[in-house]
Amino acid sequence: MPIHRPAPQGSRVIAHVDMDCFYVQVEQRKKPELRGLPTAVVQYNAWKGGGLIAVGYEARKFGVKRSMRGDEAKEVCPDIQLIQVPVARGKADLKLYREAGSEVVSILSAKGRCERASIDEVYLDLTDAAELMLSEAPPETLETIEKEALKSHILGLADDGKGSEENVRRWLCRDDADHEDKLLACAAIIVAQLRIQVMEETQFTCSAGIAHNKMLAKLASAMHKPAQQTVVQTSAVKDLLASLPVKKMKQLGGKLGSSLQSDLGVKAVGDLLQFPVEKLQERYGTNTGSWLWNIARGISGEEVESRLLPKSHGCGKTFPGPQALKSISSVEHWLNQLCEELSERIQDDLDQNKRIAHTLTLHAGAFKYNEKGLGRKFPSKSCPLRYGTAKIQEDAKKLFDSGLRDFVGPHNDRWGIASLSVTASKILDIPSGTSSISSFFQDKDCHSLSSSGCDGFNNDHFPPSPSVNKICTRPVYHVQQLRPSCEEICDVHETSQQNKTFNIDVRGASPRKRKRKELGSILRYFQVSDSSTKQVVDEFTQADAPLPTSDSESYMEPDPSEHQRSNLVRNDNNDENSTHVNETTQTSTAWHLNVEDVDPSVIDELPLEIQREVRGWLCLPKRVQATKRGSDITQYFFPAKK
Ligand code: DCP
Repeated sequence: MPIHRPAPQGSRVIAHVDMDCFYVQVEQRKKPELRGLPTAVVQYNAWKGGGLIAVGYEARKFGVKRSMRGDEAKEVCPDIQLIQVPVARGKADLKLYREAGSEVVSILSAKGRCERASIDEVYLDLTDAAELMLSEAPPETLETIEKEALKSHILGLADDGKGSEENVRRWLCRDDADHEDKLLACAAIIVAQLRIQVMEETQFTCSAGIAHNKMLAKLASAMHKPAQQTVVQTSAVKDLLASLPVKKMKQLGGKLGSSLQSDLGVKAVGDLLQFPVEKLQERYGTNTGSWLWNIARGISGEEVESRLLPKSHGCGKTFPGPQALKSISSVEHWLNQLCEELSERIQDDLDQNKRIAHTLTLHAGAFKYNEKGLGRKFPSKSCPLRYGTAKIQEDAKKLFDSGLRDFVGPHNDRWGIASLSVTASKILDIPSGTSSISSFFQDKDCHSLSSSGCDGFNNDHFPPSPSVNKICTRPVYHVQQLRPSCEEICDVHETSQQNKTFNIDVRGASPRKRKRKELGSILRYFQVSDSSTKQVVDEFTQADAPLPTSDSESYMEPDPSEHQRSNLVRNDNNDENSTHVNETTQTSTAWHLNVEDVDPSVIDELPLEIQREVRGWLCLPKRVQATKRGSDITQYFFPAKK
């Protein structure tokens, strides 16, 4: 669902940088003799020469398309060079391409806030860099402007008959332009320089869109490819959207776009201009209605997130045509391969970036033999992620079984699987200040926890982690901290649910006062009791067993800044200490609070499960929904629906 965000106050300037025929370029860098030749990269697959996943621009001139298979490509372009994606575990191994993408990201991120949007695309917020250039060296003062910048396509710029480069130079250097256009001009020069740098350092070409928001920048980057850049001036937005087919707009490719076409007769994004916001809100809800009204005008408040690492890790494989999987054992075989790769990747992420993935999701494309046309989809299933290949494999199989039961239904129809993928998401940073990742892992702990089934899952503990000394369990943190993060609130919930431990001790002799001042959110109401220990430790173990299938997980995304404030102290202790942690915690974890201090509305803000638990602690009655739900954003959040 699109999320409506109000337009930002000041002008912003955003670039979307997209690599050209990326996998082909990576292969051509590896084998320079391929440069200039029609080339495509094919997915490992014997069927009809494999599926094309990247097509070089020379091959596109012959009509080769990504939807083709290798054999078809050879028919239209007999000289085409078909390069197979590297293979590991019987499936595509994309490591080479991911690493090549990271090279580019590290260059681009030097210039501004950088969001890695996919393996080969990046958003950059260049507002600060452009403002700086405008104040220190505006375009009209530059002795030379790179040719790459002069080759920019400026949407809405009329040809003045002087040759487009001269025309662009004049546009870039106008001193009568408004501030917004001046920022765009500066960003165009900065992006051209960055693209040259990327070329020099990586040998890759890329294309870019430059605009006042992400949505327009993304649209623009695809308009002139390869190795070109396009600028969207505000005055050109209306024309751009007037003819843009709705389905081409991000977020409108699916059901929402189809509904706009069939229910409102909207063909181009600009057609939405005729509808008042009330009408759109009435039809699609407040949030989506507002979003639609805004995108029709080229308005989008979506921020460039600061993220250089991927948001999730996914491993998938397709089984086209006759290769469809038809037995549980063949599905298990491939799930094992996929999970093995996924496990390696999240482990690398943990080792290199100190990030932990929290959710495992299984997607499958399936069909039934006796069913013509579109039947029920194979439902995607999720559960909390447990580290270690064997555990991930075990959980993925359970997710598959659960999905298959729903998919097949009571008649036990014959089925086939045309694609499978496993994804690790909700990847969160471990707070800094640790000396070794492996020190987070505790050995014996993995045998000490009870199991309880939930939707077919055993609430097992974390598994052996192959690359961390074959030891098991999720991290046990010793935390020095002044302010518990949101995640910890959730840990309170998770740990108590599973009879595990949580303890916060606060530094200093006067925890009562300190807590009042420093703790945010609901925890400010809780007083920590352990005055006997003036140690500077918080100890908690994270619950780690799978809960039910879980698009509705109960934990919240922590604020990364909270992590910064936490200072993890390495727990070098072995299982002996691990036991100690638990014991200590059990005796010292006593919350002292003045119930009258608790504002019930604060509790209303918490997820349902946590509310229940907190109410239990406080012996508070369930609150009657007192506030009338209005049309503001809060109505989308709990507790709107039970
Ligand atoms: N890719 C893939 N499977 C797909 C689509 C893409 O494996 N169905 C891979 C290969 C591409 C890379 O992702 O090289 C980037 O995809 P893009 O959609 O950005 O396409 P290209 O970079 O190949 O070409 P373009 O220059 O049109 O962006």
